[in-house]
Amino acid sequence: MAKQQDLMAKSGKHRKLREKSGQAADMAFEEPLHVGRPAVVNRERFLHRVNEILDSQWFTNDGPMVREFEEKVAEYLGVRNCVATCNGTVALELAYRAVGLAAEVIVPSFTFVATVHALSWQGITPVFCDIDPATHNIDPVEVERLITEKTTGIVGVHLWGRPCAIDALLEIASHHGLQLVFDAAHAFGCSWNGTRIGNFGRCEVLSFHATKFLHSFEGGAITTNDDELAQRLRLMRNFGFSGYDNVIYPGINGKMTEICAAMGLTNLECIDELVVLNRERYEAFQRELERTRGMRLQTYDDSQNPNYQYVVAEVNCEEYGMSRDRLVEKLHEEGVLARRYFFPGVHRMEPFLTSSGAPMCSLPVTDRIAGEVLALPTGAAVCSTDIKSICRAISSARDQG
Ligand code: T4K
Repeated sequence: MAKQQDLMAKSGKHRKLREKSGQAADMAFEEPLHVGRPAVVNRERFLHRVNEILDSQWFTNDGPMVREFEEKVAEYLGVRNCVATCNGTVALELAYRAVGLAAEVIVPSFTFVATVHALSWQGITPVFCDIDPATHNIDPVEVERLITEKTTGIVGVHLWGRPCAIDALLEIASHHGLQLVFDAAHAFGCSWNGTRIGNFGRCEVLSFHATKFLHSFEGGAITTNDDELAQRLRLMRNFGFSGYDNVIYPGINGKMTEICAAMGLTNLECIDELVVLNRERYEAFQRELERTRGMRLQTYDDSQNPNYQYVVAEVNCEEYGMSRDRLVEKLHEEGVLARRYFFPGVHRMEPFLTSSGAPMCSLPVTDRIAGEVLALPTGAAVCSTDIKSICRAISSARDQG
Protein backbone atom coordinates (compact mmCIF):
# COMPACT_ATOMS: atom_id res chain seq x y z
CA MET A 1 0.00 0.00 0.00
CA ALA A 2 2.78 2.40 0.98
CA LYS A 3 4.53 1.61 -2.28
CA GLN A 4 1.39 2.37 -4.28
CA GLN A 5 0.87 5.68 -2.50
CA ASP A 6 4.46 6.33 -3.40
CA LEU A 7 3.74 5.55 -7.04
CA MET A 8 0.82 7.97 -7.01
CA ALA A 9 2.92 10.64 -5.37
CA LYS A 10 5.64 10.07 -7.93
CA SER A 11 3.03 10.43 -10.66
CA GLY A 12 2.48 13.95 -9.35
CA LYS A 13 -1.12 13.05 -8.76
CA HIS A 14 -3.47 15.50 -7.12
CA ARG A 15 -6.93 16.22 -8.33
CA LYS A 16 -9.77 18.42 -7.27
CA LEU A 17 -13.43 18.11 -8.05
CA ARG A 18 -15.33 21.22 -8.94
CA GLU A 19 -18.86 21.20 -7.60
CA LYS A 20 -20.85 23.06 -10.20
CA SER A 21 -24.16 23.46 -8.44
CA GLY A 22 -23.90 21.61 -5.18
CA GLN A 23 -25.54 18.47 -6.54
CA ALA A 24 -23.40 15.37 -6.24
CA ALA A 25 -24.52 14.32 -9.69
CA ASP A 26 -23.50 17.62 -11.18
CA MET A 27 -19.77 17.50 -10.72
CA ALA A 28 -16.99 18.16 -13.13
CA PHE A 29 -13.27 17.57 -12.81
CA GLU A 30 -11.00 20.56 -12.82
CA GLU A 31 -8.48 18.66 -14.89
CA PRO A 32 -9.89 16.13 -17.34
CA LEU A 33 -9.42 12.46 -16.52
CA HIS A 34 -7.73 10.66 -19.41
CA VAL A 35 -7.69 7.05 -20.45
CA GLY A 36 -4.06 5.91 -20.82
CA ARG A 37 -2.43 8.54 -18.57
CA PRO A 38 1.14 7.28 -18.13
CA ALA A 39 2.55 6.64 -14.66
CA VAL A 40 5.73 8.49 -13.72
CA VAL A 41 7.16 5.97 -11.34
CA ASN A 42 10.63 6.98 -10.27
CA ARG A 43 11.76 10.35 -11.52
CA GLU A 44 15.12 10.28 -9.71
CA ARG A 45 16.10 6.89 -11.07
CA PHE A 46 15.11 7.94 -14.59
CA LEU A 47 17.02 11.23 -14.38
CA HIS A 48 20.05 9.37 -13.07
CA ARG A 49 19.93 7.18 -16.17
CA VAL A 50 19.50 10.24 -18.40
CA ASN A 51 22.67 11.71 -16.92
CA GLU A 52 24.49 8.46 -17.59
CA ILE A 53 23.38 8.65 -21.22
CA LEU A 54 24.51 12.26 -21.57
CA ASP A 55 27.87 11.45 -19.99
CA SER A 56 28.37 8.44 -22.24
CA GLN A 57 27.56 10.36 -25.44
CA TRP A 58 25.99 7.19 -26.83
CA PHE A 59 22.37 8.02 -27.64
CA THR A 60 21.06 5.34 -29.99
CA ASN A 61 22.14 2.47 -32.32
CA ASP A 62 22.04 -0.56 -30.04
CA GLY A 63 23.46 1.23 -27.01
CA PRO A 64 24.02 -0.21 -23.53
CA MET A 65 20.62 0.86 -22.12
CA VAL A 66 18.75 -0.72 -25.03
CA ARG A 67 20.72 -3.94 -24.58
CA GLU A 68 20.00 -3.96 -20.86
CA PHE A 69 16.32 -3.28 -21.52
CA GLU A 70 16.15 -6.15 -24.03
CA GLU A 71 17.84 -8.51 -21.57
CA LYS A 72 15.59 -7.54 -18.66
CA VAL A 73 12.40 -7.78 -20.74
CA ALA A 74 13.44 -11.20 -22.08
CA GLU A 75 14.24 -12.35 -18.55
CA TYR A 76 10.91 -11.09 -17.18
CA LEU A 77 8.97 -12.84 -19.94
CA GLY A 78 11.09 -16.00 -19.90
CA VAL A 79 11.70 -15.74 -23.65
CA ARG A 80 15.02 -16.25 -25.46
CA ASN A 81 15.02 -13.04 -27.51
CA CYS A 82 13.68 -9.51 -27.25
CA VAL A 83 14.38 -7.12 -30.14
CA ALA A 84 13.51 -3.58 -29.05
CA THR A 85 12.18 -1.08 -31.59
CA CYS A 86 11.17 2.57 -31.88
CA ASN A 87 7.46 1.72 -31.54
CA GLY A 88 4.99 -1.15 -31.72
CA THR A 89 3.81 -0.37 -35.26
CA VAL A 90 7.31 -0.69 -36.74
CA ALA A 91 7.78 -3.85 -34.65
CA LEU A 92 4.63 -5.28 -36.29
CA GLU A 93 5.92 -4.42 -39.76
CA LEU A 94 9.28 -6.00 -39.04
CA ALA A 95 7.66 -9.10 -37.60
CA TYR A 96 5.23 -9.55 -40.50
CA ARG A 97 8.03 -9.19 -43.02
CA ALA A 98 10.55 -11.33 -41.17
CA VAL A 99 8.22 -14.34 -40.86
CA GLY A 100 7.30 -14.04 -44.54
CA LEU A 101 3.69 -12.92 -44.40
CA ALA A 102 2.38 -12.06 -47.90
CA ALA A 103 -0.77 -12.18 -50.05
CA GLU A 104 -3.64 -12.59 -47.51
CA VAL A 105 -3.47 -12.60 -43.74
CA ILE A 106 -6.37 -13.18 -41.38
CA VAL A 107 -6.63 -10.48 -38.73
CA PRO A 108 -9.33 -9.20 -36.36
CA SER A 109 -11.03 -5.93 -37.28
CA PHE A 110 -11.65 -5.19 -33.60
CA THR A 111 -8.19 -3.86 -32.75
CA PHE A 112 -6.18 -0.64 -32.90
CA VAL A 113 -5.74 0.27 -36.56
CA ALA A 114 -1.93 -0.21 -36.38
CA THR A 115 -2.32 -4.02 -36.33
CA VAL A 116 -3.83 -3.79 -39.82
CA HIS A 117 -1.95 -0.77 -41.21
CA ALA A 118 1.29 -2.66 -40.64
CA LEU A 119 0.00 -5.42 -42.92
CA SER A 120 -1.05 -3.09 -45.71
CA TRP A 121 2.28 -1.18 -45.51
CA GLN A 122 3.87 -4.52 -46.38
CA GLY A 123 1.51 -4.94 -49.35
CA ILE A 124 -0.46 -7.65 -47.58
CA THR A 125 -4.25 -7.88 -47.91
CA PRO A 126 -5.99 -8.07 -44.53
CA VAL A 127 -8.83 -10.55 -44.36
CA PHE A 128 -10.97 -9.37 -41.49
CA CYS A 129 -12.17 -11.93 -39.00
CA ASP A 130 -14.91 -11.68 -36.40
CA ILE A 131 -14.32 -12.01 -32.67
CA ASP A 132 -15.56 -14.04 -29.75
CA PRO A 133 -18.10 -11.79 -27.96
CA ALA A 134 -16.95 -13.02 -24.54
CA THR A 135 -13.23 -12.32 -24.93
CA HIS A 136 -13.19 -9.70 -27.75
CA ASN A 137 -10.40 -11.80 -29.33
CA ILE A 138 -10.23 -13.39 -32.79
CA ASP A 139 -12.63 -16.32 -33.12
CA PRO A 140 -10.76 -19.48 -34.22
CA VAL A 141 -13.90 -20.96 -35.80
CA GLU A 142 -14.19 -17.91 -38.04
CA VAL A 143 -10.45 -18.05 -38.82
CA GLU A 144 -10.81 -21.57 -40.17
CA ARG A 145 -13.70 -20.44 -42.40
CA LEU A 146 -11.63 -17.64 -43.98
CA ILE A 147 -8.56 -19.68 -45.00
CA THR A 148 -7.99 -19.81 -48.77
CA GLU A 149 -5.04 -20.83 -50.94
CA LYS A 150 -3.82 -17.21 -50.68
CA THR A 151 -3.67 -17.18 -46.88
CA THR A 152 -0.13 -17.05 -45.50
CA GLY A 153 -0.78 -16.30 -41.86
CA ILE A 154 -2.92 -15.34 -38.90
CA VAL A 155 -2.47 -12.37 -36.59
CA GLY A 156 -4.04 -12.71 -33.15
CA VAL A 157 -4.37 -9.70 -30.83
CA HIS A 158 -4.44 -10.27 -27.06
CA LEU A 159 -6.93 -7.47 -26.55
CA TRP A 160 -7.04 -5.80 -23.12
CA GLY A 161 -4.21 -8.19 -22.18
CA ARG A 162 -6.47 -11.22 -22.31
CA PRO A 163 -4.78 -14.05 -24.21
CA CYS A 164 -6.26 -15.24 -27.50
CA ALA A 165 -7.41 -18.85 -27.84
CA ILE A 166 -3.75 -19.74 -28.33
CA ASP A 167 -4.14 -23.54 -28.46
CA ALA A 168 -6.79 -23.43 -31.16
CA LEU A 169 -4.86 -20.88 -33.23
CA LEU A 170 -1.61 -22.88 -32.96
CA GLU A 171 -3.44 -25.95 -34.15
CA ILE A 172 -5.06 -24.19 -37.10
CA ALA A 173 -1.75 -22.59 -38.11
CA SER A 174 0.11 -25.86 -37.95
CA HIS A 175 -2.63 -27.81 -39.77
CA HIS A 176 -2.71 -25.33 -42.68
CA GLY A 177 1.02 -24.48 -42.71
CA LEU A 178 0.40 -20.83 -41.76
CA GLN A 179 2.52 -18.34 -39.86
CA LEU A 180 1.08 -17.22 -36.53
CA VAL A 181 2.03 -13.83 -35.09
CA PHE A 182 0.54 -12.20 -32.00
CA ASP A 183 0.03 -8.51 -31.45
CA ALA A 184 0.68 -8.44 -27.71
CA ALA A 185 0.65 -4.62 -27.42
CA HIS A 186 -1.76 -4.82 -24.46
CA ALA A 187 -0.41 -7.92 -22.83
CA PHE A 188 2.93 -7.17 -21.20
CA GLY A 189 3.33 -9.39 -18.14
CA CYS A 190 0.17 -11.44 -18.79
CA SER A 191 0.33 -15.22 -19.02
CA TRP A 192 -1.31 -18.08 -20.76
CA ASN A 193 -1.42 -21.31 -18.77
CA GLY A 194 1.68 -20.46 -16.75
CA THR A 195 3.83 -19.08 -19.59
CA ARG A 196 4.16 -15.36 -20.15
CA ILE A 197 2.78 -13.84 -23.33
CA GLY A 198 5.78 -13.20 -25.58
CA ASN A 199 6.55 -16.90 -26.02
CA PHE A 200 3.85 -17.90 -28.50
CA GLY A 201 3.53 -18.26 -32.27
CA ARG A 202 6.51 -17.41 -34.52
CA CYS A 203 6.86 -14.20 -32.55
CA GLU A 204 4.90 -11.69 -30.50
CA VAL A 205 4.89 -7.90 -30.73
CA LEU A 206 4.84 -5.54 -27.76
CA SER A 207 4.16 -1.83 -27.58
CA PHE A 208 5.81 0.40 -24.99
CA HIS A 209 3.86 3.49 -25.99
CA ALA A 210 3.24 6.04 -23.22
CA THR A 211 -0.29 4.70 -22.72
CA LYS A 212 0.82 1.10 -22.24
CA PHE A 213 1.28 -0.94 -19.07
CA LEU A 214 5.07 -0.95 -19.52
CA HIS A 215 6.05 2.23 -21.32
CA SER A 216 9.23 3.80 -22.66
CA PHE A 217 7.65 7.05 -23.98
CA GLU A 218 7.53 5.40 -27.42
CA GLY A 219 8.80 1.91 -28.06
CA GLY A 220 8.06 -1.63 -29.01
CA ALA A 221 9.67 -5.04 -29.27
CA ILE A 222 9.44 -8.38 -30.96
CA THR A 223 9.93 -11.41 -28.73
CA THR A 224 10.64 -14.89 -29.99
CA ASN A 225 12.25 -18.18 -29.02
CA ASP A 226 13.58 -18.53 -32.58
CA ASP A 227 17.21 -17.30 -32.50
CA GLU A 228 17.56 -17.17 -36.27
CA LEU A 229 14.41 -15.05 -36.60
CA ALA A 230 15.66 -12.71 -33.87
CA GLN A 231 18.96 -12.27 -35.69
CA ARG A 232 17.12 -11.40 -38.93
CA LEU A 233 14.94 -8.91 -37.06
CA ARG A 234 18.03 -7.22 -35.60
CA LEU A 235 19.48 -6.78 -39.10
CA MET A 236 16.20 -5.49 -40.51
CA ARG A 237 15.83 -3.02 -37.63
CA ASN A 238 19.21 -1.45 -38.43
CA PHE A 239 19.05 -0.85 -42.23
CA GLY A 240 20.13 -4.44 -42.90
CA PHE A 241 23.70 -3.71 -41.73
CA SER A 242 25.85 -6.61 -40.70
CA GLY A 243 28.98 -4.82 -39.53
CA TYR A 244 30.45 -1.66 -41.06
CA ASP A 245 29.50 -0.95 -44.69
CA ASN A 246 27.98 -4.37 -45.20
CA VAL A 247 24.26 -4.46 -45.98
CA ILE A 248 22.89 -7.96 -46.37
CA TYR A 249 19.17 -7.41 -45.98
CA PRO A 250 16.50 -4.84 -46.88
CA GLY A 251 16.24 -2.91 -43.65
CA ILE A 252 14.71 0.17 -42.12
CA ASN A 253 15.43 2.36 -39.12
CA GLY A 254 13.44 0.68 -36.36
CA LYS A 255 15.85 1.32 -33.48
CA MET A 256 14.93 2.24 -29.93
CA THR A 257 16.82 5.22 -28.44
CA GLU A 258 18.77 5.13 -25.18
CA ILE A 259 16.43 7.61 -23.53
CA CYS A 260 13.43 5.40 -24.29
CA ALA A 261 15.26 2.37 -22.92
CA ALA A 262 16.07 4.39 -19.76
CA MET A 263 12.36 5.03 -19.23
CA GLY A 264 11.51 1.41 -20.01
CA LEU A 265 14.07 0.10 -17.53
CA THR A 266 12.85 2.47 -14.82
CA ASN A 267 9.23 1.43 -15.31
CA LEU A 268 10.11 -2.26 -15.46
CA GLU A 269 11.56 -1.97 -11.96
CA CYS A 270 8.10 -0.97 -10.65
CA ILE A 271 5.99 -3.28 -12.78
CA ASP A 272 4.79 -5.54 -9.97
CA GLU A 273 3.50 -2.58 -7.93
CA LEU A 274 1.76 -1.23 -11.02
CA VAL A 275 -0.23 -4.45 -11.42
CA VAL A 276 -1.39 -4.24 -7.82
CA LEU A 277 -2.39 -0.61 -8.28
CA ASN A 278 -4.23 -1.32 -11.57
CA ARG A 279 -6.02 -4.24 -9.99
CA GLU A 280 -7.23 -2.12 -7.08
CA ARG A 281 -8.60 0.44 -9.54
CA TYR A 282 -10.31 -2.28 -11.54
CA GLU A 283 -11.92 -3.77 -8.42
CA ALA A 284 -13.11 -0.35 -7.29
CA PHE A 285 -14.85 0.13 -10.65
CA GLN A 286 -16.35 -3.35 -10.30
CA ARG A 287 -17.80 -2.50 -6.88
CA GLU A 288 -19.11 0.88 -7.96
CA LEU A 289 -20.71 -0.33 -11.20
CA GLU A 290 -22.08 -3.59 -9.84
CA ARG A 291 -25.62 -2.32 -9.61
CA THR A 292 -25.62 -0.16 -12.74
CA ARG A 293 -27.99 -1.88 -15.14
CA GLY A 294 -26.72 -2.28 -18.69
CA MET A 295 -23.08 -1.63 -17.79
CA ARG A 296 -20.97 -4.79 -17.87
CA LEU A 297 -17.26 -4.64 -17.06
CA GLN A 298 -14.96 -6.96 -18.95
CA THR A 299 -13.59 -9.56 -16.58
CA TYR A 300 -10.06 -10.88 -16.17
CA ASP A 301 -8.90 -14.35 -15.22
CA ASP A 302 -6.45 -14.06 -12.32
CA SER A 303 -4.75 -17.33 -13.25
CA GLN A 304 -3.49 -15.60 -16.45
CA ASN A 305 -1.71 -12.76 -14.62
CA PRO A 306 -3.74 -9.91 -16.12
CA ASN A 307 -2.12 -6.48 -15.96
CA TYR A 308 -5.51 -4.73 -15.47
CA GLN A 309 -4.31 -1.85 -17.64
CA TYR A 310 -7.73 -1.43 -19.24
CA VAL A 311 -11.07 -0.97 -17.53
CA VAL A 312 -13.49 -1.68 -20.34
CA ALA A 313 -17.28 -1.74 -20.07
CA GLU A 314 -19.92 -2.84 -22.54
CA VAL A 315 -22.89 -0.49 -22.56
CA ASN A 316 -26.13 -2.23 -23.41
CA CYS A 317 -28.20 0.64 -24.79
CA GLU A 318 -31.61 -0.88 -23.97
CA GLU A 319 -30.77 -1.90 -20.43
CA TYR A 320 -28.75 1.20 -19.62
CA GLY A 321 -31.29 3.50 -21.24
CA MET A 322 -28.85 5.48 -23.35
CA SER A 323 -26.46 4.75 -26.20
CA ARG A 324 -22.75 4.36 -25.56
CA ASP A 325 -22.07 7.35 -27.81
CA ARG A 326 -24.44 9.64 -25.90
CA LEU A 327 -22.89 8.48 -22.64
CA VAL A 328 -19.40 9.31 -23.96
CA GLU A 329 -20.60 12.82 -24.86
CA LYS A 330 -22.05 13.35 -21.40
CA LEU A 331 -18.93 12.04 -19.66
CA HIS A 332 -16.73 14.32 -21.75
CA GLU A 333 -18.87 17.28 -20.66
CA GLU A 334 -17.96 16.30 -17.10
CA GLY A 335 -14.24 16.00 -17.88
CA VAL A 336 -14.22 12.19 -17.91
CA LEU A 337 -12.50 11.51 -21.22
CA ALA A 338 -13.67 7.92 -21.65
CA ARG A 339 -12.80 6.43 -25.05
CA ARG A 340 -14.61 4.30 -27.63
CA TYR A 341 -11.78 1.77 -27.97
CA PHE A 342 -11.97 0.44 -30.67
CA PHE A 343 -14.56 2.17 -32.82
CA PRO A 344 -15.35 1.60 -35.59
CA GLY A 345 -13.98 -1.80 -36.53
CA VAL A 346 -10.97 -1.36 -38.82
CA HIS A 347 -12.97 -2.87 -41.71
CA ARG A 348 -15.11 0.29 -41.54
CA MET A 349 -12.12 2.65 -41.74
CA GLU A 350 -10.52 3.93 -44.90
CA PRO A 351 -8.68 2.72 -46.87
CA PHE A 352 -9.98 -0.67 -45.85
CA LEU A 353 -13.63 0.24 -46.32
CA THR A 354 -13.40 0.83 -50.06
CA SER A 355 -10.02 0.52 -51.64
CA SER A 356 -7.72 -1.96 -49.95
CA GLY A 357 -8.90 -4.99 -51.82
CA ALA A 358 -10.08 -6.45 -48.54
CA PRO A 359 -12.86 -8.87 -49.33
CA MET A 360 -16.37 -7.74 -48.48
CA CYS A 361 -16.96 -8.85 -44.96
CA SER A 362 -19.79 -9.17 -42.52
CA LEU A 363 -18.61 -8.95 -38.92
CA PRO A 364 -21.75 -8.79 -36.76
CA VAL A 365 -20.02 -9.40 -33.42
CA THR A 366 -17.32 -6.80 -34.14
CA ASP A 367 -19.94 -4.24 -35.17
CA ARG A 368 -22.01 -4.83 -32.05
CA ILE A 369 -19.09 -4.78 -29.61
CA ALA A 370 -17.49 -1.74 -31.30
CA GLY A 371 -20.79 0.07 -30.71
CA GLU A 372 -20.88 -0.81 -27.02
CA VAL A 373 -17.33 -0.64 -25.62
CA LEU A 374 -16.24 2.13 -23.33
CA ALA A 375 -12.70 2.42 -21.93
CA LEU A 376 -12.60 4.29 -18.61
CA PRO A 377 -9.75 6.34 -17.10
CA THR A 378 -7.71 4.24 -14.69
CA GLY A 379 -4.14 3.68 -13.45
CA ALA A 380 -1.94 5.82 -11.22
CA ALA A 381 -3.61 9.01 -12.45
CA VAL A 382 -6.96 8.23 -10.81
CA CYS A 383 -7.67 7.70 -7.12
CA SER A 384 -10.59 5.96 -5.41
CA THR A 385 -12.48 9.26 -5.07
CA ASP A 386 -12.13 9.81 -8.83
CA ILE A 387 -13.50 6.34 -9.46
CA LYS A 388 -16.53 6.97 -7.26
CA SER A 389 -17.15 10.25 -9.08
CA ILE A 390 -16.73 8.68 -12.53
CA CYS A 391 -19.24 5.97 -11.62
CA ARG A 392 -21.62 8.56 -10.19
CA ALA A 393 -21.31 10.49 -13.46
CA ILE A 394 -22.18 7.28 -15.32
CA SER A 395 -25.31 6.72 -13.22
CA SER A 396 -26.42 10.33 -13.33
CA ALA A 397 -25.88 10.63 -17.10
CA ARG A 398 -28.60 8.06 -17.55
CA ASP A 399 -30.89 9.64 -14.99
CA GLN A 400 -30.59 12.98 -16.76
CA GLY A 401 -31.33 11.31 -20.13
N1 T4K B 1 -1.51 -2.89 -31.52
C1 T4K B 1 -2.41 -2.53 -30.59
C2 T4K B 1 -3.43 -3.52 -30.18
C3 T4K B 1 -2.37 -1.25 -30.03
O1 T4K B 1 -3.29 -0.89 -29.11
C4 T4K B 1 -1.37 -0.35 -30.45
C5 T4K B 1 -1.30 0.99 -29.90
C6 T4K B 1 -0.43 -0.78 -31.42
C7 T4K B 1 -0.54 -2.06 -31.93
C8 T4K B 1 0.66 0.11 -31.93
O2 T4K B 1 1.67 0.37 -30.98
P1 T4K B 1 2.50 1.77 -31.04
O3 T4K B 1 3.02 1.93 -32.43
O4 T4K B 1 1.56 2.89 -30.65
O5 T4K B 1 3.60 1.54 -30.04
C9 T4K B 1 -3.23 5.44 -28.41
C10 T4K B 1 -1.76 5.11 -28.55
O6 T4K B 1 -1.08 6.10 -29.31
C11 T4K B 1 -1.50 3.77 -29.15
O7 T4K B 1 -0.17 3.43 -28.81
C12 T4K B 1 -2.40 2.71 -28.54
N2 T4K B 1 -2.25 1.43 -29.17
C13 T4K B 1 -3.84 3.15 -28.64
C14 T4K B 1 -4.76 2.15 -28.00
O8 T4K B 1 -4.00 4.37 -27.95
P2 T4K B 1 -4.76 7.18 -29.57
O9 T4K B 1 -4.89 7.63 -30.97
O10 T4K B 1 -5.98 6.75 -28.85
O11 T4K B 1 -3.90 8.23 -28.73
P3 T4K B 1 -4.31 9.58 -28.00
O12 T4K B 1 -3.33 10.62 -28.36
O13 T4K B 1 -5.76 9.88 -28.23
O14 T4K B 1 -4.06 9.25 -26.45
C15 T4K B 1 -4.78 8.23 -25.81
C16 T4K B 1 -5.05 8.63 -24.38
O15 T4K B 1 -3.87 8.66 -23.62
C17 T4K B 1 -5.71 9.99 -24.22
O16 T4K B 1 -6.71 9.85 -23.22
C18 T4K B 1 -4.59 10.89 -23.71
C19 T4K B 1 -3.67 9.92 -22.97
N3 T4K B 1 -2.26 10.28 -23.06
C20 T4K B 1 -1.60 10.04 -24.23
C21 T4K B 1 -0.27 10.32 -24.32
C22 T4K B 1 0.47 10.07 -25.62
C23 T4K B 1 -1.61 10.80 -21.97
O17 T4K B 1 -2.24 11.02 -20.91
N4 T4K B 1 -0.27 11.06 -22.05
C24 T4K B 1 0.44 10.84 -23.19
O18 T4K B 1 1.67 11.07 -23.21
O19 T4K B 1 -3.74 5.94 -29.61
